[in-house]
Amino acid sequence: GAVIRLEDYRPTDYLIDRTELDIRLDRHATRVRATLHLRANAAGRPSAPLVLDGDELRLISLAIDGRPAAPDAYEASPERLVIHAPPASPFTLTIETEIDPTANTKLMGLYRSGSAYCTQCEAEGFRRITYFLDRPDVLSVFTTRIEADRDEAPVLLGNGNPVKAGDAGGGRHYAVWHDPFPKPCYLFAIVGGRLDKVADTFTTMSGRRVDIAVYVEPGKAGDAAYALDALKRSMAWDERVFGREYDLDVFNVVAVSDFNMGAMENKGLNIFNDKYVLASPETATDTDYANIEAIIAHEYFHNWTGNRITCRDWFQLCLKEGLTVFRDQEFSADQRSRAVKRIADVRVLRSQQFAEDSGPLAHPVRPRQYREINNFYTATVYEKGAEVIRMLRTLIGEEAFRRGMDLYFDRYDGTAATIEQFLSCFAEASGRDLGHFALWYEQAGTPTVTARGHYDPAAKVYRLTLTQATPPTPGQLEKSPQVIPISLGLVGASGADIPLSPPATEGHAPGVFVLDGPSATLTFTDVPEKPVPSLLRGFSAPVRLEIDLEEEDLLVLFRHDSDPFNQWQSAQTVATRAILRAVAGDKRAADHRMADALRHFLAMRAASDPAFAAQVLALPTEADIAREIGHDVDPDAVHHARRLVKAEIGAALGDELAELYGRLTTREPYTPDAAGAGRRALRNACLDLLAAGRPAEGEAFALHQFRDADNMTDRFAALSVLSHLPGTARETALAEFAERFRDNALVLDKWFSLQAMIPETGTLERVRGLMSHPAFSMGNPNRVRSLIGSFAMGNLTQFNRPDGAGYEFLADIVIALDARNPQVAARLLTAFRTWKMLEPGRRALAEKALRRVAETPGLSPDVADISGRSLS
Ligand code: B3K
Ligand code: ZN
Repeated sequence: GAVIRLEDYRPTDYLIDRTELDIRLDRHATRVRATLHLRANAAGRPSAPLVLDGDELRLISLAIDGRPAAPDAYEASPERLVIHAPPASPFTLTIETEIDPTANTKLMGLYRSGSAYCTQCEAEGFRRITYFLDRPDVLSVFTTRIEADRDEAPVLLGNGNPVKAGDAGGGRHYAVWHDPFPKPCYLFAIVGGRLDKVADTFTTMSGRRVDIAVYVEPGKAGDAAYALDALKRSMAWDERVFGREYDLDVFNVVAVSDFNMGAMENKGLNIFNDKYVLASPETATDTDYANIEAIIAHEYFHNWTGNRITCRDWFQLCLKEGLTVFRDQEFSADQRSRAVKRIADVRVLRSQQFAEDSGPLAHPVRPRQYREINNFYTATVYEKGAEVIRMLRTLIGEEAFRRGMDLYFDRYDGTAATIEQFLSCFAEASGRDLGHFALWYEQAGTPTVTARGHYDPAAKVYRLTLTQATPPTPGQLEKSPQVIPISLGLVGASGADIPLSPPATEGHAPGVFVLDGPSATLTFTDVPEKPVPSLLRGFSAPVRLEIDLEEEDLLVLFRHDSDPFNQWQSAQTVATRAILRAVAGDKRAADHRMADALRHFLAMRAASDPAFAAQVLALPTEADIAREIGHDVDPDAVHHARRLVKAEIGAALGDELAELYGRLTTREPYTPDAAGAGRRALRNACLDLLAAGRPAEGEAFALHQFRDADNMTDRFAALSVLSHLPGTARETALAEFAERFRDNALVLDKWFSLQAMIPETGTLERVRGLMSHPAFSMGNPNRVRSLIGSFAMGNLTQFNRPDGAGYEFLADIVIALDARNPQVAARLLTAFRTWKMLEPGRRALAEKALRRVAETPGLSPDVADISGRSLS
């Protein structure tokens, strides 16, 4: 594909004020009649030809202003419909196309999932339904008539409000939906099928009654209750926290089993991957419940941030995505534990975004160019995009932030906006110049902040020198200093915070200091004793922090820091150092101080804050350690080092872990709330560590828990522990699990994934074998991600086998899958995003496999783009 550039943006020559669709569903020959009400755009070129986008379309008929178009008046191909000389404005086009939803394996446009029809239009899928100006700055009011066989599709859903329904003769029926809010076509959706539902009502802050429902495959309505409840909580939260009220009479969520990503925020008709809707205690883990809650909220929140205000062009994707991720993170923090949510979010940010940002696929939060927009729904746009909003709030304060949001909603409602317009609202609300801050949207790469402290006991002065540097990234070799908010405290020997003088960088909240140049020295006076600096509290900026703290200092922070994030971070840093020592060959890397500190911590905090304690017990991942090493990484060395340290800690704390494990064992019935989830998380973290330190005991506990559990969280955690212990117990448990859940594809996904992540040489063969399992299918994205994705992204040693077989396997899969579903294939291929930091042997083999992909003839733009950039 050609390169699309931000600087080339220009408005369209035509606008489509209204769109009337008549869609007659048929498995192989769906007919779509679109009537577009067009007029010339004052901002465009006068009397230009009208060029509509298409993708694999077949034109049946075309009328201009109601009269059949003369053959020389237009040119139609599967990719384009050009009207050479459109009539004087306004005018209508009536376009009839025919599409085959069954043949649509890309899962973009109209396709079949199970026995239902559904659509996915973001980013450029609407052009697979009819010819259109398929770009986000063309806002149109849609009226959609859907017709289908009544038996095949008794449920017919569209955007907006239901207007009319009735019999269409010949066993067919129809429904008409009207969406009064102008929207870009990427938010268009329909669903038709035999579906069950759970329904409720929500009364908005102004007293309007909204009918809300979650639709699922027949027989699964019982598993949709949690999603419906999460939806109600989301609706209430957005009113309370952002003053945002829902705007239609109905809000529908539909769960389908074949979906390229998590979910989609179509206006009034969110379509979900069923993995993020369906849950019961027996089949879903606490993590699944938390994900459902977060994604239901995310898609709902898009109604304002994304739908009412959309993006001018796809370069502005973070305008809706970063902001909406920020909003869903805040929602989850309010529903659960704020500290634990922050830790979990930072784990994701580091493992996904930092990884992306340090390799060949690095790009700015707002990219300036792309070849395939679907490849830019990335951790950088989403997660770093959310961090940028969070920094903005830290810098201007909560009140100005809320005023800025209100201004944004007021001023840009009903428009397709830009990042500049968004930022201008906050500049106005806060009275600050955000020009330098805006660099966060432009500059890729993760800044490193280095801190050096010096205490002068005679003067009672503490000086902290902060410097920043951002490494080069593709296309950006020179970097400028960013505006970095650093929340900090100085911790005294007693563990209490020493009052700060000055309390903050002028004009900022207490404890917030701003580094906006290459370096700065903060001078604190009246510091009575040598402090331990606690920097980047709450992870106040998406940077790497380097600070020369001694182990003892870190342990002071671990015990006493008033900021829970930094307590956790200190424990992580101590563990990271231990693992790095082990990588360097130190046979007893985890020294007793760490075990003592953990023992003390568990005694103090396990009972009062189990969810937090579970986070502390979870060691940094192999990928975390690999990133810390940064170059010439040997994944086997990392694996063995981490395993060694984990075993040492597990052995040193064995008695405490076993005791705590027993104490946390309850017979209370399962509920998916945060408190229960916290206790289970800690108990399972204990089991995991215990199994590392005392494998025989761990295996016995795990096998018992596996068979005894009354919920998926505990059953799967036990199976996960067993999966790391080679032997008959593991194989028996895996077989029992498969038998028990043989009819539940989503649960079998967990089973695929777990096996794909076993860090043993036999795993590649196991994965190949599982591809022939009756429950596996290359056509279903969830299956592919569970088995192949987990192997490539979640199994550092086996994907990076020293013989290159893991790379060749992934290359084969990507090439095969590309013909069927390019989006999923391209996403799998990003498993190579950190290949350049491997040791030379593996690096060469990874490059060879990537080249083989890149040189395959007939690649999709999606895979061609990822393979090309990965090699650059
Ligand atoms: N906006 C969609 C993502 C669409 C991805 C297109 N390749 C889901 C979300 O972010 O809410
Ligand atoms: Zn989103």
